[in-house]
Amino acid sequence: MFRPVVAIATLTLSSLAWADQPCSVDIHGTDQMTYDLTTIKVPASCKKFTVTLQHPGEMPKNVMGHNWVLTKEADMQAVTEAGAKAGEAESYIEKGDQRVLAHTKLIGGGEEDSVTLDTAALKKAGGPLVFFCSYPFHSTMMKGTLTLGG
Ligand SMILES: [Cu+2]
Repeated sequence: MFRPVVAIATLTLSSLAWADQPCSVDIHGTDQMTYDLTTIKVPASCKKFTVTLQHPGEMPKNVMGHNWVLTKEADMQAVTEAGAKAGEAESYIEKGDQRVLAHTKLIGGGEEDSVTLDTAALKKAGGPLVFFCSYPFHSTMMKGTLTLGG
């Protein structure tokens, strides 16, 4: 017997946010060592802003791991160098590194992780702000800018 397929619309936070500006963003880190975003704009209305990093690839994190790290632009180089020394077990972030304003853990293909930013604290930190992957050498390709109140 023929049974019509009932399509259930799945509303996600991002699709609901057409009218209002969303206080969240999804960013993808791929097997090709890229992010799919080079700029993230945090709307002025957001007190908190959640970044979800997804890895749609298949490669494991010891080969093509990615994280999402936020620092002032001036700190990026030093943070990546310290992170490389810290190693994979620390998600390539030096323990207690005060220059790191926010970060996800290191993930491999099929995984995701989120971090929520406090926009008032970020305003105090000053800028310009950059995000990048701190896996060794990835930040040459995997980086972008984050702006507040746009
Ligand atoms: Cu990476």
